[in-house]
Amino acid sequence: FPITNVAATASSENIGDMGPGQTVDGSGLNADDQHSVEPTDMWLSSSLPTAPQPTWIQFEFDDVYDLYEMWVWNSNQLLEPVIGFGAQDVTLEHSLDGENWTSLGEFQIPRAPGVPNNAHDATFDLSGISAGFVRLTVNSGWGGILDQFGLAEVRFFFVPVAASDPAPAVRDLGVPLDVTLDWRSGRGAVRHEVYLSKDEAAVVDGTALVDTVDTTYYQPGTLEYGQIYYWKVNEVNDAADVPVREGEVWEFSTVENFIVEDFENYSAENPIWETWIDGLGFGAAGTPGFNPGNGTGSAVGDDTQPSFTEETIVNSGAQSMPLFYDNNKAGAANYSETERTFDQTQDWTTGGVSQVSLWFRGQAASVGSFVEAPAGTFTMTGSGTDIWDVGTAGDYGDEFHFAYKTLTGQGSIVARVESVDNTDPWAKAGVMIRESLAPGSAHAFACVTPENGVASQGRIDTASTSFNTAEGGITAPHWVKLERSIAGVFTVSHSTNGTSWVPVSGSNPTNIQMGSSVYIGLAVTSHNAGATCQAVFSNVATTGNVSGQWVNQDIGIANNDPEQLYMALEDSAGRVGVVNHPDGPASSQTGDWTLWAVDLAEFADQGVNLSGIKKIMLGLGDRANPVAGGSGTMYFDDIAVGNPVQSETLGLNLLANGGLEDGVADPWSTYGGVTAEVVTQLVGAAVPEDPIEGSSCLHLNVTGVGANFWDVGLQHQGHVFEAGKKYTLSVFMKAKEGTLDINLKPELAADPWTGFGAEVVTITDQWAEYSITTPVMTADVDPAAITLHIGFAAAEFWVDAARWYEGDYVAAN
Ligand SMILES: [Ca+2]
Ligand SMILES: [Ca+2]
Ligand SMILES: [Ca+2]
Repeated sequence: FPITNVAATASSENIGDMGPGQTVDGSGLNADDQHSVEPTDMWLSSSLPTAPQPTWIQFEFDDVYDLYEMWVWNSNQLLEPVIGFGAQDVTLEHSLDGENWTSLGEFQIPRAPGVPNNAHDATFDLSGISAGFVRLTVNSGWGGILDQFGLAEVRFFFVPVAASDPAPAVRDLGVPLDVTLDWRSGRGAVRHEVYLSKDEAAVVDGTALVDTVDTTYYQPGTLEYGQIYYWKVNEVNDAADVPVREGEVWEFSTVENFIVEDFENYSAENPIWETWIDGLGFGAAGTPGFNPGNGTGSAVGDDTQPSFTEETIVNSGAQSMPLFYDNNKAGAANYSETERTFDQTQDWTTGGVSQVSLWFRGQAASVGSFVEAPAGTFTMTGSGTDIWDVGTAGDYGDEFHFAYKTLTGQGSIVARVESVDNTDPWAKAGVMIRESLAPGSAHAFACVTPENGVASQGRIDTASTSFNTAEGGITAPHWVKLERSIAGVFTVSHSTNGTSWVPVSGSNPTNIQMGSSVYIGLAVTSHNAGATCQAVFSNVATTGNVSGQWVNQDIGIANNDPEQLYMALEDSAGRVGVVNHPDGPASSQTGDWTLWAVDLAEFADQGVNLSGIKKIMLGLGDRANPVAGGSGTMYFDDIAVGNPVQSETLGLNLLANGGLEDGVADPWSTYGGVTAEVVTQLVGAAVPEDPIEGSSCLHLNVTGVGANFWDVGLQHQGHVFEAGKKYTLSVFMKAKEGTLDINLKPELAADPWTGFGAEVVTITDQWAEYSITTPVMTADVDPAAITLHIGFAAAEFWVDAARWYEGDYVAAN
């Protein structure tokens, strides 16, 4: 093992950049360790008569090493055979501290030939010597005329005596609690002092000694979830000059939690509702294994899916638990709960755990409304994908808000559509007669749109394709009329004034068979599931046998009524603790997967014995004081117990949208001749493929190569590099073809654009991760940017999974 970080000093040096440092910096050496003939690749002492004699050169290591060998390349200038600057007779000395020296004796170094590519001229055996310093005093040179001597290069080798090759690797993440710490022993070590602590200082200063072992592994046995640990191993060899070799401080973080339930193991053969008991239970009364259910308004599972679980809306893996709740269900308690009883009681006190966490997702609240004010004027809002063929062929339905009464037999409805918001050119507001309130119901519809005029539309058969005849050039306010004949024929007409009516141009009366009793009323769709469309109606009038008061509801739009989400734990003694989600009833209307972490202390405070957990319950409503409420569907995934956050500081990505998963480039920006576009497929790659991480990455097309490679760039701005910290940039890149140079440069984002560890990397047509680690910042760098100079060549490439984090490189997950 060569010693790096050697510092050299000498009694004197010649002018012309021929200092002692040239002997320890690899200068002049080629890949085969052969030295050049360049004078500036070598050390030469001063020729002045005043230069101190004897001439010496001294080497200082960054630590005390157990030395093995010393190689010497003698002075090797072209004139060496003539002049003879090379050292001939030398005295070698070594020292631990640079003050007390021990002589190794006198040696001779062969003369170098003065030709290019000269291999080392001498090898000295230094085994058995522990030293922090080595000094070489020149007693005579090969020239014999001048007291001016030189060397081309030296190299020291050492016997590794400190512990090395730690496992887990330095900065490893997610290390299991039962990990065995492992290392490679230093040479000659007879025992090993293991230091381990969450407190880095206690390891550094040596107060965290946990054991002294004669093996090269150690099993801590007492680690905690979600913690960063620091450790080192001091190697002990009582017979050595330096009996204790201090180890480097290493670090790793432990796995954050253990999974209680990920819902991946349920199937048609092992139905989820036989483990997660709901209000329906399972089996048949009177037969073995029958479970009558828990008497609440819940229904777990989805028997339309092969696994009887949810397979599309999942937080992780391939399955989650759907839970339908109905807190107004006849014959059931007015809350909805599912419960799992553990086969064996769970001890949730080991491993330093503090939280139980759960991923859940609900469905958004309805945005539909229907208000009459002033009398005779109705303002409606609605969302929905469309009143049209939403869904899959054979199972089409509509999504809209509907206000209706009941019509029996023939009749008609008229309205003046005063306005309809342009949430889409095909947003729709109008009058409808509908067989049922199911999304795929047969219906007839006369509507006004923002940009496509007035239309006669409908669906003749349940769940089948819709029909449309539109007449353009018409906008609200406008009148529409829909008539149903005794034979079930529907006719649409429209009017500018409510008195003279004409058919929608090109439309025909259409026979749509429905039962005698149907729904008749007003319909609004935003034609945009993310938008709310408002429409205003006046002069609403019906004929025929129309009965009932106005009722309004969403049709075909999945919404949740507000209900309180709760988690409950029961211990083996039957003590129950309940914790409500802090969002209150709105917790059921969270439309995105949401992590909910509950302090276990909240259950302990209610008397639950955390070391004997028997049952976990998830529910909606108030299980202590049930009151009639609403309905909806919730999804649950990944119940875990641990410490979810602590280890995130190790390798925590500081880059927003580093993986381009936002679907837009922002906050990435470019300058110079390049276009950047977020893509989900690597079109143009040798083989079309997906991004390396997630579902999107950034495609860059460099077209305007300038005079300098830094004239074109990709940047992530708005950073501050904090004093005392170093950072690492890791980024995956792939060229469309061949290779491409990229300069990674974390920098001051202002003149003079100081770089912190700039480095040109060469990317290939295969995804690979490239990284650069900055030096420790000596002062805050603000404003700072992570910049990629990409102006080396006109080419296309992709960027993904970029990370910027404190410290040294951490492998991507
Ligand atoms: Ca050299
Ligand atoms: Ca799952
Ligand atoms: Ca990505």
